[in-house]
Amino acid sequence: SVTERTYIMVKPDGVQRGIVGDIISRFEKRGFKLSALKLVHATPEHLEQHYIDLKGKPFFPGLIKYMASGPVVAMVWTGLDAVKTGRVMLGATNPLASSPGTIRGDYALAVGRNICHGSDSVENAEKEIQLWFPEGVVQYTNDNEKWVFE
Ligand code: DAT
Ligand code: MG
Repeated sequence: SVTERTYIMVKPDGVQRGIVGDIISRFEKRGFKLSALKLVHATPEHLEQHYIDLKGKPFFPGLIKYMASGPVVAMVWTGLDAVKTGRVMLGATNPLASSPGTIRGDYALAVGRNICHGSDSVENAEKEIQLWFPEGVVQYTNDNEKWVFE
């Protein structure tokens, strides 16, 4: 079976604007398997850990403040090429450069309010899954798999 996983997170603006359902729906319809899901109001310390690679960037304090401003929806999705495909579904970091049809290209305009996160490598995905789901994810068989994969 296909085991690649990615960490996808609806940011506080996506939750407030009611885009959670659409983002979940896109990943479901594409054929990915939902492996974990929760609503979390993260602490600044937790978010600093999540964005550790960006510490020192001029926008870092504003990014942490925005991400801590309300709950986020933390998810793990499993499937073929989940990390790269998840990034394609999100669109570019700057929504102005995101194609229509992508999540950011359909719902966002500002880089500092780009509504969702997706892991950028398999290695970072596994780190992020460990950070957000230290309790582990749910293991189960999705019987759709035989219709989604060859
Ligand atoms: P991505 O979220 O596409 O992986 P990233 O990891 O480089 O992008 O940056 C994380 C988040 O930080 C990004 O989603 C929005 C914010 N950000 C990035 N570059 C920014 C900038 N130049 N100004 C303001 N916010 C920025
Ligand atoms: Mg990133």
